[in-house]
Formats: sequence, structure tokens, C-alpha cells
Amino acid sequence: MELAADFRIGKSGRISCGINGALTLERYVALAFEAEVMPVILLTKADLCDDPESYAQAASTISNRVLVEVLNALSEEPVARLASWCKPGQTIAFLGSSGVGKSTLVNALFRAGVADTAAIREDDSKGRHTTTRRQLHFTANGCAVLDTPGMRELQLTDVEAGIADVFVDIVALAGQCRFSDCRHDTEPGCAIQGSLERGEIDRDRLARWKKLAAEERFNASSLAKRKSVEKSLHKMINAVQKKNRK
Ligand SMILES: Nc1nc2c(ncn2[C@@H]2O[C@H](COP(=O)(O)OP(=O)(O)OP(=O)(O)O)[C@@H](O)[C@H]2O)c(=O)[nH]1
Ligand SMILES: [Mg+2]
Ligand SMILES: [Zn+2]
Repeated sequence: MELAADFRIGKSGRISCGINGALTLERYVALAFEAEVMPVILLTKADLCDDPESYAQAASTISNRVLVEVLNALSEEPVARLASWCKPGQTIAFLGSSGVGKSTLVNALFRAGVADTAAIREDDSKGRHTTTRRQLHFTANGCAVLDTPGMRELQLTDVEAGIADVFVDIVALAGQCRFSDCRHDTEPGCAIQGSLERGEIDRDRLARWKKLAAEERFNASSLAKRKSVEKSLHKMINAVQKKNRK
């Protein structure tokens, strides 16, 4: 299965790709790596942007294992540009925030209005959550195309390996720190701080890795706690039912 994560060029060609844009992409890419699907970053709305290539350049720094395509989803472009993934027997899924053009891409592949689309909101350039459930379409050549509802926020849980794949260079450095529990802050012998001082890694990217790794740990531990509460609740219910049956 292959997967495409995208991010948006807003009205007047503004791309929401600062730290938050990069962080959003990294979330999707980490998820794809964890699930062992091949992510492709599709930058839509290139027709609304003066300099789409600079954004493609920025997006390509996310991971050297991810391809970036810049396109106008409303044109004929997607058919040719996505042809190498949209093959017989393959499944592609469009993921991303509401309004980025997932359903527009689906329609472009089918050259027909198979999916509903709607203009983004004028005031804040946000999407309207037009697609409300996952929808699978099959192309004539036998490729399965999955349209998905735009996600408000993608939180990562159980994606430790996926995050490590996105930040592979930083994780490798972390392994060289003097202390195994180094927080990569002010600890002596921190390989990450050393690298940062030499300008070998990007400070913002490091901050994003710390944020995602902390978020993953927090979500994984609250999930484990919830599971254990559910387990004891089940046990209690079973015990009560057993007693009642007697
Ligand atoms: N100019 C231009 N407009 C686009 C492009 N891609 C999408 N749009 C427009 O952006 C708006 C939102 O597109 P949708 O395809 O509905 O977005 P979506 O990602 O499916 O949104 P949800 O279903 O809400 O998650 C529509 O008005 C599209 O016509 C593009 O490449 N260029
Ligand atoms: Mg949609
Ligand atoms: Zn360190």
C-alpha cells in the first residue's frame, strides 16, 4: 500500500509550512513509516503559489526516503504525476487536513466528479470537512484509491519506530550521548548539543523531534493505563456476573 500525505497552500498562495507545517508532515510520515507504507508528499494548489518549488525544497528535507510532488489538483496533472503509484493492484490513500484537496485529487484521477469537494472558508483558509467518511474507489486499471476525511489533529501513539525513521540522524546521535538517559539539554557529553553547536543539525527540527517523541511517550503511557483500567473493569464485571449467575 502506498500513502500520500499532503499539506496546503492556502488562499493567496500562502503555504502553511512553517514549523507547524513541517511538524504536521512529520506526523504523517512517521505514521506511514510505522505502518510500512510508502509516503509521498503531494503539495497541492501550486497554481495559487508564486514559488512552489521553494516549498517542495522545504518539504524534501523531512526525510530523504520521501518523494515530493508539486501539482495543481484541479488540472490534468495528477493523472500523469501519480501514474507511477496508481497502478493495478496498488492501493493509494490520500491523507491530510481538511481542504487540502484530497477529494479533488480523487476526481482528477477519475476524470469525473466521484467525490464531493467544497471551497475552503474565506476567513481562515480552513477546510469544511466535506468528506465525512472513508471512501474507496477503483480505477479502470485496477488501482484502489482511498479518499479520507480531513483530520483535525493527528496524534501519534505507538509510532516510536516511525518517529525514529523520520529523525534517523538525530536518533543516531542520541545513541552517542555519554548518558543513556541524556535529555539533550545541558548534559555533558551530549552528542546532539555538540552537533547543534557545529551547525550540523537544525534547531527547529530538533525541537520537533523532542515534541513528537514526548507526545508519543505520553500517549503510549496513557493508552497503557487506559487498557489496564479497562482490563480491571472487565474483570470486575465478569466477577459480578459470575456471582449473579450462582
Ligand atoms: N486552485 C486550486 N484549488 C484546489 C486545488 N486542490 C483543491 N482545490 C480546491 O480546494 C478546495 C478543497 O478541496 P477538497 O478536495 O474538497 O479538499 P479535501 O482535502 O477533500 O477536504 P475534506 O474533504 O474537507 O477533508 C476546493 O474548492 C478545491 O477546488 C488545487 O490544486 N488548486
Ligand atoms: Mg474531501
Ligand atoms: Zn544528549
